[in-house]
Amino acid sequence: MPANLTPEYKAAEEEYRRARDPQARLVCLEKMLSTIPKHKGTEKMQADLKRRIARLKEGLQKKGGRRGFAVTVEKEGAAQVALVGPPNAGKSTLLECTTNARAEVGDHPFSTRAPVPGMLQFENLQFQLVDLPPVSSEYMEPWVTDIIRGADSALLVADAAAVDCLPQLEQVLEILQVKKIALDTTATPAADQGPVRHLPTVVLAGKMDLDGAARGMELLRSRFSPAEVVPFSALEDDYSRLGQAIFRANAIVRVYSKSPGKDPDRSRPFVMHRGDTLLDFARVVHKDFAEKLRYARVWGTGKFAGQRIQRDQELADGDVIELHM
Ligand SMILES: Nc1nc2c(ncn2[C@@H]2O[C@H](COP(=O)(O)OP(=O)(O)O)[C@@H](O)[C@H]2O)c(=O)[nH]1
Ligand SMILES: [Mg+2]
Repeated sequence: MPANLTPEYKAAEEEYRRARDPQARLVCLEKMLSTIPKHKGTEKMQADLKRRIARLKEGLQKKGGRRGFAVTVEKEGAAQVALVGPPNAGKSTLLECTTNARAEVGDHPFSTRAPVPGMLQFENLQFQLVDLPPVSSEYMEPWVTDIIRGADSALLVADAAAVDCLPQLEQVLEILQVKKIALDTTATPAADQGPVRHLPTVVLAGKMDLDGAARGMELLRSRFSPAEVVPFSALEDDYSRLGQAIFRANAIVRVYSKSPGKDPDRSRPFVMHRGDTLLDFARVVHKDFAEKLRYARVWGTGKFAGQRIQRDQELADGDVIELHM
């Protein structure tokens, strides 16, 4: 039996597909349920809608309550990078230029903005950039700082052409400090201890195509020296420098696994981190390898081809490893 869906239902469904935060999605699902024609042909769809509504409500209650509803972004790729910055710095534009994601459109019927993830390609890796509402002294939803805290690193986006470029950033840093988040250009992914989250951070000087941006860039350089400040403009289309900076801040080490007599698949690196050892790698490949590892051979720069290595040997970017058990 055909479902004979009404235009109201289709509109609600379309809105659901575009809605990004759970509360907005819930409203859409309820609208879909109320407008779906009630007959035998739609019974399964009705049941499915009810199930989705129940699940969503449960999630909102569990994590919601006092703190407002929970918003999370499932991590994908080699690192999750939160886009952090004052209003109007160019965060959403950066996401649109460098990834295939589309930042939130203005005619969204719900005022609560949602995080928008997009994947930035760098060599054989992808980084997940997450666009966020601005960090400002006005009310911020708790989930904004939750997402920043939970990310692997931050991209601090400055409007280099703004006359108050530096004060804007200082304010962002202060607001986050109150929330016990330190954007730290020297932090390493593993080094986090204590109550303050030290987030590895890349500083980006945006809108470099505009007048006055060169001065902003100089101010940023002296403020964050010796850390690198990455120049960026939406008019450019080479993002390798940005990718390189994110790669470095996340202390990523790419390791390739190979079987005896075969070449490694260089398009699929294992993403490890500086300080990780052979044993860490074996664990990631398979828990059997970690338990029963007899020996391993490595091919890489500064090593003899096929040289045997110890379990506590630190990995280096580009290492090709043959595990034997
Ligand atoms: N000239 C120029 N304008 C930019 C650039 N990036 C963003 N903008 C403009 O700056 C304004 C704010 O950008 P938006 O991405 O919405 O900032 P957000 O609030 O940080 O997300 C918009 O009018 C953009 O068109 C850039 O690289 N060059
Ligand atoms: Mg924006």
